[in-house]
Amino acid sequence: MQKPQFVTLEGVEGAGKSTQKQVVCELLASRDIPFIETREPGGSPHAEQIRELLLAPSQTPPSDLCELLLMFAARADHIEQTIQPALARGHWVICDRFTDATYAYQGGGRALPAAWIETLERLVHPTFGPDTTILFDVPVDVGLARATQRGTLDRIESEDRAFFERVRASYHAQAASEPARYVVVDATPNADDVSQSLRETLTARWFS
Ligand code: Z5A
Repeated sequence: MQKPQFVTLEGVEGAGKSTQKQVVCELLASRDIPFIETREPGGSPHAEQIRELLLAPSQTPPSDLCELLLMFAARADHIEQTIQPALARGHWVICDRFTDATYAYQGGGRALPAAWIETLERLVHPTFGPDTTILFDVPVDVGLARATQRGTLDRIESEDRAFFERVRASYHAQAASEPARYVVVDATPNADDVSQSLRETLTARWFS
């Protein structure tokens, strides 16, 4: 029996993570593999409260450093309260975003020093991290058009195109530096085609 996996989903705004998460869950359910779905920021009661602080539209947004520290404060609680207990029970964990998002958004988008993020990562989860990270890659214009069509944007979603280009570039760099962990999916085609390709890729990776 394979040890329970910690799986994270990443991508720029509107890449289709939430849509395609169902494919991952259906794949596990079809094999009777127990799993939980969770998300960041959030995923535990205290972390969900921090999420509200982080994403609420505001006339006076938090400083970039405050935003970074809140992401890791939420993550510390999420790991301890939700992720590690689920893995210990033998459940896979399917998580919408994790620390790679901090490197992409606070490191890439906000241009905070990577050394600050590395320091916090070493403090909060020094020896623990995702087994598989699925990057849904889509051109920024396509992702933003989808997100805008879907409805109101939160505080971080309202950043400009250049911000999201830096986020995407950071994801590309992270995927290139850890090819064994990353599965990169072209999320530009229609949702059914993306699902089909994701299903095939994950079946080959986990079950063959
Ligand atoms: N954040 C951060 O800054 N630092 C961190 O450390 C962490 C997070 C952990 C979380 O917001 C925000 O926090 C996020 C990063 C930041 N902000 N941004 N930007 P969230 O959880 O509310 O939002 P999100 O993570 O960006 O997810 P999302 O907005 O839900 O996007 P998505 O999951 O990638 O897309 P979707 O909801 O599946 O699809 C969007 C729309 O496109 C929807 O109407 C779909 O029906 C449609 N769609 C999906 N796929 C397709 C295809 N293939 N073709 C056409 N249309 C499609």
